[in-house]
Amino acid sequence: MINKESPIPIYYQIQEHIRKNIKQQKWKKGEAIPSERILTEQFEVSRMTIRQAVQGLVDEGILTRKRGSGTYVSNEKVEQPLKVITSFTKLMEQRGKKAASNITDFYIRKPTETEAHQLNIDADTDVYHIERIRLGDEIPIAIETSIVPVKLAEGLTKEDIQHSLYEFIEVKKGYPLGDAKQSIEAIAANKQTASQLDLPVDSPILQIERVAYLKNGVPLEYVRSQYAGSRFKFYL
Ligand code: 16G
Repeated sequence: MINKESPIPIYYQIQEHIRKNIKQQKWKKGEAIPSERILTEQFEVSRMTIRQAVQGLVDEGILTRKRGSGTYVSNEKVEQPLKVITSFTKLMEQRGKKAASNITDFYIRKPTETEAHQLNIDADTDVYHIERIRLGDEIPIAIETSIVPVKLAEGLTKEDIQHSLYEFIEVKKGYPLGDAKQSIEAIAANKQTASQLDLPVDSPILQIERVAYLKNGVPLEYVRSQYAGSRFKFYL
């Protein structure tokens, strides 16, 4: 099945097999793929090679990892898992722009059902509701509503979120950030979004729903954002 003499890397040959299995529907959309141990035996290669092959397909969005339960054939191509988690402030700084935030709301409340589910918390756990218009060189780029369990960001102040939420978490709290899962869809700006982003009504908007995790796998933030399509580009 695998040609170890071939100049084609082994992990790549395994990926081709997996792609074929999916194409021929031997492995069906939404279903779990065999465990690493079984694949190791089946392909007669090391676990490292299997991991490399599977990780590559996860990065491409063909497979999806679900915490604690295994790896699945992805349902939707649009749901691209992003590996790197980047703070808005850092992103702007990397591009030589000055990041700023207008805080439109900041208070503590109980989570909605969706938020509790996404953050894996009980309905009576307090969360911070943080709503900000994010600016780069004073131009509005995005509206972001972040929901963060209070227990993970106890003591968070307006000054902190004026600057960087992620810096507060990493530096002041000392919690390393992990990865995130997010979905992106295109919508047209309604009146309120258009006015907050200083755009004409019906302008293209990238709407993002995202859960960011700490390195230890605990969900940190459930965020819904609207990015001005004309001012922002996502790449993977
Ligand atoms: C990014 C994140 C957002 C996070 C923010 C923290 C996306 C789509 N959004 O904008 O979830 O809250 O960074 O930025 O990646 P900060 O550290 O500057 O507050």
